[in-house]
Amino acid sequence: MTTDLFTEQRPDVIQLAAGACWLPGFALPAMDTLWPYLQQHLASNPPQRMMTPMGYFMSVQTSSLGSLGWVSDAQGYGYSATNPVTGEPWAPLPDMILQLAAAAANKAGYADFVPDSCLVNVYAPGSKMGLHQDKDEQDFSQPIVSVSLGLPATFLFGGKTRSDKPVKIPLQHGDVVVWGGPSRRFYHGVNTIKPGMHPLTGNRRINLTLRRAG
Ligand SMILES: O=C(O)CCC(=O)C(=O)O
Repeated sequence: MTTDLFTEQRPDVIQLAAGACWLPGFALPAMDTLWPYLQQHLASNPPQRMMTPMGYFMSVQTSSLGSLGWVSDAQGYGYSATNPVTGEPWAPLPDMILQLAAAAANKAGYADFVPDSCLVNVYAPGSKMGLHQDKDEQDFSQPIVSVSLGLPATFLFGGKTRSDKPVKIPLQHGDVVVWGGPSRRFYHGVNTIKPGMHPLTGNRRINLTLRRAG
């Protein structure tokens, strides 16, 4: 609860790199509709731990919304129109999430962003996401919009190569990060989530990663 009180004192926009910015608290006004929607989505589309092409299970559990969902298995990473567990198409992206993504992208300088994929990452304490690039999409002119809910996280935002030292961004509930243009394929990841309890999400961090994949 305390961390949310302090979001008002943070700047609206913090530039991270050319084409990349952090929008502290940007998603907070949408939370009253966003969180109930996500709870319902996760109840009917339970997140799963995907296997990486190297044969390891990810520590983060994932689900998707949109015409294309991000998937991973022994064959590699990519996008699929159907949920590999149910064989059913993913639920469509609701207007509320499309509007939030477009507004965040616009604030970061990217007009007319229309994502077709929303990866829902669910982090329990102890889970993390290693440094990686998002490079399975067709059109790198479109930015990535990443929305955080629940437990805090240290987001790592690096550079063009894996060895570029990442900046550490202390993300809080309601924060949004947008990157595109010259930083579209920059390495990024999330440090191990610490134990905690958030008034909305409980002992979880939820992240929405919105992309134009197809
Ligand atoms: O959870 C996050 O903040 C980042 C997620 C991410 O990097 C991804 O899904 O590719």
